[in-house]
Amino acid sequence: MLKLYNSDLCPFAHRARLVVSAKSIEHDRIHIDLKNMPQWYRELSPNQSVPFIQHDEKSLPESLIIMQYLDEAFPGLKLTPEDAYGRAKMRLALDAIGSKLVTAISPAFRGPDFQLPADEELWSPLEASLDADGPFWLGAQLTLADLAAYPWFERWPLLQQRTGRALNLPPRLKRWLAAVSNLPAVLKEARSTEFYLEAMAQPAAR
Ligand SMILES: N[C@@H](CCC(=O)N[C@@H](CS)C(=O)NCC(=O)O)C(=O)O
Repeated sequence: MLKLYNSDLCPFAHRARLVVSAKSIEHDRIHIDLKNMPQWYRELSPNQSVPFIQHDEKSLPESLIIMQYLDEAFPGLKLTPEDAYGRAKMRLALDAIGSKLVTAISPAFRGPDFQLPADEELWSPLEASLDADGPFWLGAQLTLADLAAYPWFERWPLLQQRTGRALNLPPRLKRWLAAVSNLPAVLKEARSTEFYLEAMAQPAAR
């Protein structure tokens, strides 16, 4: 049985939760308290971070690696394009999501003093990476790129509270977010803004 070590607060772990839900993968989900990480988990997980999976005798850290492994190793909905060009486009999209979205906004979750890039600077490279017809990142097929990007959008209200910046998306991103937000797996794994605000307000135990 697959074991997924998770914190609902963590956007990287959210990526793995979205894949297990989209593919209906039976698994044990183990909650890790990030504010008081247990010693046994520090010893188990090589990066001392979530997400982390164990599957039979195998184990893997790193959300993007986990997403790709789960999609390849388990049956059900395929979240990776069948053709080589589609897969190459998905890797490009994952790269843009990491370098243009996650890198740009993650520091704002950690501290109150961080300035978000201006809307144009933040969204233009992502808008350009989205398929013109949509509704998903690469077009008609839902792929790992969609599930890799979504967790940061669900947490935007936290940033809005800290920075005063509303989510002001250009058209393709707006259409993309509407489509992804309504997927059954996304709805199933969604946590409320109150959940994020309360969890972030609690002080760390260490
Ligand atoms: N590159 C990693 C990042 C994972 C990560 O940063 N996880 C955070 C929580 S969101 C974590 O576990 N940090 C360890 C800690 O808080 O001690 C991935 O993609 O999985």
